[in-house]
Amino acid sequence: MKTFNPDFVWGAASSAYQVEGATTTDGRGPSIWDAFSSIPGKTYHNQNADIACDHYNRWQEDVAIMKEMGLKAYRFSISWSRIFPTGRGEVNEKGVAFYNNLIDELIKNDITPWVTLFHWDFPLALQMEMDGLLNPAIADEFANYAKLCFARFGDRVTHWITLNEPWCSAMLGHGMGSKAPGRVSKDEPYIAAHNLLRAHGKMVDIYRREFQPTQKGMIGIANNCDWREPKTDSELDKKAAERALEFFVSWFADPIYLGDYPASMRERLGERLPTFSDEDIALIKNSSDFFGLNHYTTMLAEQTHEGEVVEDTIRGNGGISEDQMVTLSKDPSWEQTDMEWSIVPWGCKKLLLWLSERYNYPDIYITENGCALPDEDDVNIAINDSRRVDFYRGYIDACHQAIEAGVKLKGYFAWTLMDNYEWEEGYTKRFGLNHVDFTTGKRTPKQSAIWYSTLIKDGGF
Ligand code: PNW
Repeated sequence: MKTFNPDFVWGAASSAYQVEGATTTDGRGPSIWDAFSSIPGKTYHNQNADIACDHYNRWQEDVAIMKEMGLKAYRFSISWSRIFPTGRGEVNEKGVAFYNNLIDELIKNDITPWVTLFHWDFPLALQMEMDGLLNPAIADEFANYAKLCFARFGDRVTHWITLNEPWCSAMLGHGMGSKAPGRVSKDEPYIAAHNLLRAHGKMVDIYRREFQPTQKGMIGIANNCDWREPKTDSELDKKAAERALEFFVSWFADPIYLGDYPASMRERLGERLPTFSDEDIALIKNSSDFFGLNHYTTMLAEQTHEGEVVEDTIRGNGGISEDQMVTLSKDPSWEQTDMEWSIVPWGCKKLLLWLSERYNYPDIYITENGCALPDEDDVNIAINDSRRVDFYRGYIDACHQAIEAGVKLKGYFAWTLMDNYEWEEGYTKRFGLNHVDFTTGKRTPKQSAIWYSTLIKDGGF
């Protein structure tokens, strides 16, 4: 049997917009996702998350499901516009009450809440007033919102994640426009990312100065990164793969761990990449108590050939290709999920080792990993998800190997607790350990939920 440390954190993750529904209930203000999903053509069949999993009303039932599964931790996010309907100003106490109830119920059931402050559902009012992430002053609005959350929830919440996947907000929200706010630009991703890092720095600074000394919690960020394997043994391709990783995760992690953007980005982007003031970097450097990693897949990377035109695609998830001079591809022998993401567990191990070496062996938590599978609208098909069990076994085995090789991996969160609103894909991509019937709201455990609970109970597999 492959065993894990008894205090290894086994959890499942979700996010507010994807599960809560009740988008106009109890004073919640609109977010950019409400606006984006209301534009015909932006999401699959114009689907929105007005109801989603109706978790806002079914939270007790959902915590009972987590308890039944034996989860040690639950990662969820707070909807900023439930707390501040216009992003700032007066607090909406009903929104605060919802999260207070959820947090209390989790703790009562011995499930540790891991709270993400921002999982993409930015308040629409601030988007309209201030241009959202493009405005440097937005960092202070993040800090103001975070401060309220620390003050109201921090007596019980001791695990905080400032931002979920700033790469996605920057590249998919401001580059390709496939996610809210749907901006399409070659330059804005770098500006949005810069302001997100500055916002992260300010949120952590407030926590560390005003709350951490008494609340004794930890705070970090969750970055997403997939593995990039050199397509050939050539030096050019090895460098291309390295560069691709730098443009993906080091973009965010280098400022935090090393104090500036990667040299490869500065070299290729010049002044298109903003620079940090001394004040900014003083807050950003060393601003994470742990390394949160969302990991989904692996792609092959090669140096883009002279004259070759590489199309930026959402599924290719490579960023702005010409900026990197990297061409991504897949090995046709790799099995794929319903997202067309290849299943390559050894890529996860390689990435964990690469991050550990580059950032001097920080504590790492995998804050998301999982897969969508086809045909799962039908609950009878969904509950026999042996392919998802194989996926988890493969990736968790890779984690185990990484730990044996010296990686300080301390926890793992499956994405996701239950099928939910998969952003622009609507309800068509099902990642859940539990099936959700979106007509009735009924939850049904899949085989993977049962397998995962057994793993947690046994401390290994
Ligand atoms: C993450 N990419 O999204 C998010 O944190 C979740 O909200 C989401 O449901 C989950 O993964 C599955 O998609 C990602 O293109 C979206 O590399 C896109 C990418 C990665 C993660």
